[in-house]
Amino acid sequence: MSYVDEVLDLVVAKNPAQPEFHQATKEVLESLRVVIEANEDEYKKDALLERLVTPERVIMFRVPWVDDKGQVQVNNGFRVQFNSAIGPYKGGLRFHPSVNLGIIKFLGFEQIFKNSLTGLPIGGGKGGSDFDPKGKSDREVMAFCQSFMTELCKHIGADTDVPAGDIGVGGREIGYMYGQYKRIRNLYEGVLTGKGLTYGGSLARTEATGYGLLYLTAEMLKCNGKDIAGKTVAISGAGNVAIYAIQKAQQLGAKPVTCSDSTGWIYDPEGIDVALLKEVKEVKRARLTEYAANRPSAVYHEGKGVWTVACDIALPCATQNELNLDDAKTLVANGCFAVAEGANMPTTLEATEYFQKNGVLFCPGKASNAGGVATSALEMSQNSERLSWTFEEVDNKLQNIMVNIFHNLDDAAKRYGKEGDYVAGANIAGFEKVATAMKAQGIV
Ligand code: NDP
Ligand code: 2IT
Repeated sequence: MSYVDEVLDLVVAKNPAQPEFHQATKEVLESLRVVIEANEDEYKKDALLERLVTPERVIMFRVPWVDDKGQVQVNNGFRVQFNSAIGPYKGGLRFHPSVNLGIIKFLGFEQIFKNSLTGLPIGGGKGGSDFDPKGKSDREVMAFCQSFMTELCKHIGADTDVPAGDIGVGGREIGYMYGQYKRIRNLYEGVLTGKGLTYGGSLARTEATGYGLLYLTAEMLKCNGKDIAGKTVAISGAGNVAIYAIQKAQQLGAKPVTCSDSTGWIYDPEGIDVALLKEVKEVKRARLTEYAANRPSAVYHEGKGVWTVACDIALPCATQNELNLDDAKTLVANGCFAVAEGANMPTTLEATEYFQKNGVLFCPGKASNAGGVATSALEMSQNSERLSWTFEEVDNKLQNIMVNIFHNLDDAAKRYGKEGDYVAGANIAGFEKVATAMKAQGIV
């Protein structure tokens, strides 16, 4: 049995009931086969892959808080500090009822390679809770965030581990958590990113993941002789990533015609009205039915269905495994020729394979959504030098980073005879830097 297969078996045996973590490790290690097999004995002697798939530290804790009725509620809190070979742990916090250890481990594992691809000095980590901010009052969200940070603050710091947002964690939650960190640790430091602009946040961080996704998609198309202008785009999600992906797609001359949330989806053949979507989602925190009620050209459907719309480009921006094999078949049959992931692992392994076999340009999330964490690293730099850069400065750096990421993964794929396989290219390019740093630092 090859070393890669041994480690894949080990991951399943040692991490039972964590299917998303198994999926993420399988995708990465399958891509790395060509790299590992060229030097198998050395990697195996150093147990490099076993170390790579084992988090450096896992923190799990109780989060008790009191709701508006005086009832005590209890949630689970997690922080997985996965790999610090190339920098302090960096990665978001997710608050969603589906959160469990396996989900946080898959996200933390992906983050190692994503952060490496940015070219910036950040290691991989992720955290979160099964707390559901939906339907909670601001006071309840604050009570939860304060309790969550009361424990988390013992384990993080500007040079140790720097969390940020993810699903269910935006500016409001980061603000409450930052306030509690500062109060307990008595440190005014860049311990979180995605902060408000009045207390150390970076311009363009809010927009960064969606904008970065479009910068990379445009470069991928350009390098394949295509232009994003004039293309019809299907987008899922209606949160931070989706909203700014829609906005940048429009700025680049494309036409996004869909968005979705966990209850339904919108088809708007005239193009999504971003101002209205922001009002519904960012201000009112309402459902997409509100969007349809205020937009005559839009049709609202209950349930899932974004991928049934004919499009040139598909950008899944909601959550993991939201695009399966049937969806991939429908997209290809309807003429979709490019997919770039805004979410983390939104495409199942079978769907990814189907796209690749059918000549669809496919960019994995660890490359195409890296603009968010890259701009978080730029926020860390600004906090360290106690200065803030203009929107244009940050946006220009983001654009360069996304273009470089695409070329690095394209080159890595070519070096290993896998031209056009951007999944392999991203995993190999991300891995190379981390593996070199791990080897240099000895057996730790
Ligand atoms: P938000 O919470 O802002 O938005 C998430 C969106 O996806 C909402 O529209 C939500 O609908 C929908 N959604 C979430 N979970 C589900 C589900 N289980 N089923 C159906 N719809 C769902 O999160 P973000 O936009 O920040 O994150 C979206 C994705 O992008 C995630 O995979 C995240 O990990 C990834 N990502 C985020 C980055 C960031 O900077 N924020 C950076 C890189 C990746 P509803 O409101 O109804 O729950
Ligand atoms: O998945 C991700 O890259 C994020 N949620 C952003 C992480 C960050 O530290 O900005």
